[in-house]
Amino acid sequence: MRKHFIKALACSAALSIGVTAAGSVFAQDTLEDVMKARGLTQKDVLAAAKTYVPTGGRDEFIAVSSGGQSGQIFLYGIPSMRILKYIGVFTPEPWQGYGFDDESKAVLHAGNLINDNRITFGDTHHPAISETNGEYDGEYVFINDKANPRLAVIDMKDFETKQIVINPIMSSEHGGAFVSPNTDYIIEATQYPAPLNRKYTPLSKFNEEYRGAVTYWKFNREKGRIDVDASFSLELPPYSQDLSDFGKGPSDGWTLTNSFCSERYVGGIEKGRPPFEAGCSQKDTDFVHMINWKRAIEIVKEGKAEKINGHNVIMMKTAIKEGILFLIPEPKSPHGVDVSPDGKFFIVSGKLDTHASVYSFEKIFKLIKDKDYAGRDPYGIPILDLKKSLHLQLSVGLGPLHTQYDSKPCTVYTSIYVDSQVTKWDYCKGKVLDTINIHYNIGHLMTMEGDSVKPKGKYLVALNKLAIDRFNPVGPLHPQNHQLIDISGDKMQLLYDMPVPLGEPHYAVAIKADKLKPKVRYKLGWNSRKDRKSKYRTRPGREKVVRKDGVVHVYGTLIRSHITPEIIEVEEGETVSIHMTNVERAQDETHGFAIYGHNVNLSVEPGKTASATFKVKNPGVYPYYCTEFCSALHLEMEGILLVRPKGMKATKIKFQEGQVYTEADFKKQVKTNIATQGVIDSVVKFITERNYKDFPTVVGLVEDAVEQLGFAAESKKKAEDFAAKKDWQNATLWAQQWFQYQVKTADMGLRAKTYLEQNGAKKVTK
Ligand code: K7E
Ligand code: CUA
Repeated sequence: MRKHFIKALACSAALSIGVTAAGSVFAQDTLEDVMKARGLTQKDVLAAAKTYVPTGGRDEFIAVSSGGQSGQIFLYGIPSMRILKYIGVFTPEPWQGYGFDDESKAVLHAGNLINDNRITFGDTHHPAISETNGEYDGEYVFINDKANPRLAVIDMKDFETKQIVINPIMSSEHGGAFVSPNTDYIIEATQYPAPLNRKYTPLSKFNEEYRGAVTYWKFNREKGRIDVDASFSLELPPYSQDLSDFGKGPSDGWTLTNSFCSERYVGGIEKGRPPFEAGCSQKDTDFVHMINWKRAIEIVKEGKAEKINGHNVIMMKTAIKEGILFLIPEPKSPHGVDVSPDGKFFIVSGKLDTHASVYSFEKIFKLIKDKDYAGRDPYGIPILDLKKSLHLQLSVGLGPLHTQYDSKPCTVYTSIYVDSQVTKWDYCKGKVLDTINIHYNIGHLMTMEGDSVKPKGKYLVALNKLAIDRFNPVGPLHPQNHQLIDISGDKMQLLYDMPVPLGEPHYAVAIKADKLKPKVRYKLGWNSRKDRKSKYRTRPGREKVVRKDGVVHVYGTLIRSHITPEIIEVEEGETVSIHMTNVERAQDETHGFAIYGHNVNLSVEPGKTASATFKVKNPGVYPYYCTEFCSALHLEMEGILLVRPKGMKATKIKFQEGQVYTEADFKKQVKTNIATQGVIDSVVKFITERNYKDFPTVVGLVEDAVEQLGFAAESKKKAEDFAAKKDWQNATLWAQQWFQYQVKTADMGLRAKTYLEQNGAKKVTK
């Protein structure tokens, strides 16, 4: 192992001298050969060239997608469609320790006790990225759960879930999460009506006591958390509310929420009544609800809201009296309501119609101002006239659903469910520009920053509900299919199919990658779920075990390649609380911490402190170890939890030495270390002779390397002290430890060197 390593170092040092363009051995094949061998057409190769991101390269956009029933979200790059990360939101995620460490359990448990049941799934639908002045700012992501009305906050600094809030009045939802132009509020709208007080109510009272609602969650940007007490809702009729959107620019201050089944049909197929799908499609139109939310805030402040389940709700009668709630007819069973980037129009599609309808805010505001109503619904809400509200309608295909905006003016893309296609059209003039077939049955679609005030164009992703025959078969449950489409030209071009293997990813949003500024590491001893220093943070050398209030607190540290403490001894029946701080400064040096038989599994990223509290019920021997392959001696990153039977005395530990070392062993190790130091010195020379300070990544690596070299020096001193006492056993073991730190130093040094070589660092002459 060691010899190998030294050789690698030496080779790498030699390679750096001169040999740079070594591509030729791989270039036996010509492009034509590869195309022929793999049966690729010119078109395929062009598509490949448009999506391929060279090894080590970066994507231009990052998509944040719902993970459907997995209760997660996931991130992927565009145009490569490479999946970057799954993030636990409403469900535990073991890799990230989410739902396993005490800190994240607190987040998950605050948002999963519903109806006295711990909910362990989520039906995530619509992610939203926080906005500043209507533009994506890359700070937070919000996502809703349709099945168990909830909303989650994910911080884009570390892509961890920070908060889950349970909706206080809804029993089903869909129209969330959508943000106001400055993210001061996040909207969540019901789907299926139910009594807002959640009491049993017979269906005979459906019209009178079942209700829909919209909740306006107040977001506190400084704290990065939703302020539950400052949030409120508005009572709506028992129409099945669907999607929502916020107005912007001239329509700022208003929200839209559409609906289906304004027939208020209650089903009952088992009693011989026509089913929901028939009863809910009787009328030619349903309603979009238009709400003045800025005025609604004032109404709550004026004390005109009622408390339901301890939550402020503006009742319909108040909303009507105050003139903040209107209905506008929309074609049969609509789905999707999307405000234009300039905030002057919104587009609604009718699932059972071929039309997309473009509404004009200007016309609507005039109707409201003139109190020009076409009538009132059974609850007294004013209804505006459809024709008088419309800018235009256009037949775009059968079963239009959602619309996304292009960077080009007046250009939009609408998903067409029944026809399985995307229609590109001009919503100013009402003209179809292009169509493309997708595979199969598209739901949502996404353009780059396509629901912000400044869409970026370039790509469109079709989020398809079915994959059918597009991938290698893997059983009756197929993956979902995200299809990448090039929209930079006049004609749309299909580029790539990406299978999605974790749930129905209803909606996704994509942000320009360079807007994201994620952390590399946490401040030392950080509770990442609370965004503050952990009271359990521990520095190297300060590890300890404290028994307090009946709990055995273990303050430990993790660093390559050891866990401190290595032995934890407790008594049967005790409660143990293990707090691990990763004291690494190095990038990507995450350590895991798992114990046999106690469901303990931590992910401790550099700087983080994570805790696991559990009761040891049975006496026994429970090995623990690091679960991330963090270094050459990762397997040795281990320890033992000893659980003594009650009443048994602790015995002093007498260690079995594996090998007895001599003076010769010590000298041999020292010789190796000196040779290794030579290699380190040559790498250091290479780096310091270059303009490495111009490369922040390299500066970080150098800092980490210097730190490791400091540890090496400490071990060297210990080795020499033992050698002076002729204790060759301890002297050799510490010399080996000294070597371990050298290896880590060299590892980072080489990474820095490679980075400089690949990024055109220049030689500096002093
Ligand atoms: Cu499936 Cu937005 Cu929930 Cu439309 S939703 S398709
Ligand atoms: Cu730390 Cu493996």
